[in-house]
Amino acid sequence: LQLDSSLRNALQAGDFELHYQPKLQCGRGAVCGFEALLRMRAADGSLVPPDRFIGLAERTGTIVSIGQWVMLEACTQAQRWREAGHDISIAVNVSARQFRVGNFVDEVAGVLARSGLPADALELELTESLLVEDPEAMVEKLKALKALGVHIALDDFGTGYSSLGYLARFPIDALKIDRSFVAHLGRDTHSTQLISAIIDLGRRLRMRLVAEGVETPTQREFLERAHCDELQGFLIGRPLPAEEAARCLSAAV
Ligand code: G
Ligand code: G
Ligand code: MN
Ligand code: NA
Repeated sequence: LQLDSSLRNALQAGDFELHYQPKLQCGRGAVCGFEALLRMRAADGSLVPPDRFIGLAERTGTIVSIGQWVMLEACTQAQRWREAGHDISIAVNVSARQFRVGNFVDEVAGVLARSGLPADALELELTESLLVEDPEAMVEKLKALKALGVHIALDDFGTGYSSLGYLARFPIDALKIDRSFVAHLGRDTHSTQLISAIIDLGRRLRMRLVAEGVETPTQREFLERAHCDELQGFLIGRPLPAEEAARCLSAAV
């Protein structure tokens, strides 16, 4: 994709859609929430993954409008599931550019009001690099979001700038352990020990630990034994359109 105008047109035409990937709560053995993942429906009906257009949307700023649509759509869907009796949360990826917009906190408050979703059922996924660029301003924004009652998760944790200082200073609720660590579990002692250390670190800072990219029963067993809180990955469920994703709400996982 080369043209920003095609992204704007796609947004207007309703060509974006969200897929939902379940997260398993370890202790309960049940799905406790979903991550909303953006896709674009191409003219030939195929699905375009986000890494093909998010970069462009970031550079041009269109990500701000797309991100607003994503947040409202995801929260509205999550609230439908909650009204059907499922006590689930929804995680939404927020790009750096979207987060830095002056009225981002008001946007979030507006989406909660319009969707009816309780604030504590929304988790915003941010990346480490976003936070370290302008830590003072970011701390203020995170505090304002925390005051609304939403949760903050650090996405792809362990792959960014490894300055640990900000972890304690920022009001972060959850760490999402990057799937590159999970992929090497059991095969390389380095990754295995790193995951154990990340879980220990998160626990001491009173954060929830979410492992990404869980693909095998062996990985699941290790992470459950290590007292990871939530698991996400193809073993638990693939990202699927809302109707199909909802099936795992009543099924055993
Ligand atoms: O779903 P998939 O694994 O293809 O996602 C690839 C990348 O795109 C991930 O890093 C994910 O965080 C990002 N991504 C997916 N959906 C969204 C979204 O709605 N907004 C932003 N900013 N990034 C997203
Ligand atoms: O960066 P972020 O965590 O938002 O990326 C989520 C992306 O990871 C989604 O695009 C999703 O398709 C992908 N993903 C989710 N589960 C797995 C998994 O078990 N294995 C692999 N390889 N990718 C996964
Ligand atoms: Mn994510
Ligand atoms: Na991630």
